[in-house]
Amino acid sequence: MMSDYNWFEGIPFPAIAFQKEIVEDVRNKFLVKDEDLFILSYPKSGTNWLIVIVCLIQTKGDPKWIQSVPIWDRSPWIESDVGYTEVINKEGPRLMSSHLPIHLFPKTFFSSKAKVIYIIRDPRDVLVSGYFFWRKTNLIKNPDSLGTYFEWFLKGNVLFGSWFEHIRGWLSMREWDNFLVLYYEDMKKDTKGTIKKICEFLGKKLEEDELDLVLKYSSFQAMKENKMSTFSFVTEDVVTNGLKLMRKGITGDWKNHFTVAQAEIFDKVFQEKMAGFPPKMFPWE
Ligand code: PPS
Repeated sequence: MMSDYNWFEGIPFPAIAFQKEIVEDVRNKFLVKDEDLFILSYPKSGTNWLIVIVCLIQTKGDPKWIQSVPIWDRSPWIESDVGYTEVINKEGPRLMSSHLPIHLFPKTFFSSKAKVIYIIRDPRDVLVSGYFFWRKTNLIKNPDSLGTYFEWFLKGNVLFGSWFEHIRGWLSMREWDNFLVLYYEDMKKDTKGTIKKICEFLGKKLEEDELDLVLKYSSFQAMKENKMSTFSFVTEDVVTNGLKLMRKGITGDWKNHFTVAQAEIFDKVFQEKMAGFPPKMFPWE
């Protein structure tokens, strides 16, 4: 079955498990606390990888938590029906995830000391990852080809809207002390260095052997083998045969899928939409 989006203020949300009323409550009524920590991203940017790393930092590398509790209970998505109910009833420092663009994020966050880690990935890899993922779900109207999805992506007619607006919006927070920007490409190149950066941001000190455990249990292979981190419990109303969160986990896969013409069009749109940001801002070619 194909589904259309659930639109809210021009942003397409999944047709299942998301309600406009909840998205509205998240923005207007959700009380963010100073001790809260959010993992934020545009979808398919490495969100789940980052969640696993943060969970492992919290347990000093002990994998029990990540191996016994589903990822969406460890770090619920605040904008989903289930996630919202879970987080508003949760005591103590909360770990939460979100794909919301900045203008739909809880208003109380902006006057809080809550921390955010925002992960960014080469949008061409985000596009390819999303294409292969969403078509195995009933969360979106399924594109008939990569070319169709490519067009939707450039127009922002994909889940959570335009990549360009998401990134522009959230990068406006990049100088804030409680806001850490990470890149998927840097995480791939130097995972341990990125883990240390996250520890510093969170004020956590890990011993060398604990850092090695974080590295070990957050690797692509370890995550692939851990059912609690791979959406393997997503129910049949959402997923169709063969949904794979852990698809390839590489950088530059777009080169295997874009035509030369698509690569040129994408580059042109990127230059236009991201004008004003220094070229060094984004660590991909
Ligand atoms: S979602 O559904 O939007 O929350 O997806 P998200 O977690 O943001 O992104 C999924 C992509 O992240 C890759 N991934 C990893 N890469 C490297 N190492 C590790 N450990 C890892 N975990 C997840 C995953 O494979 C998806 O990318 P693609 O390109 O599809 O493989």
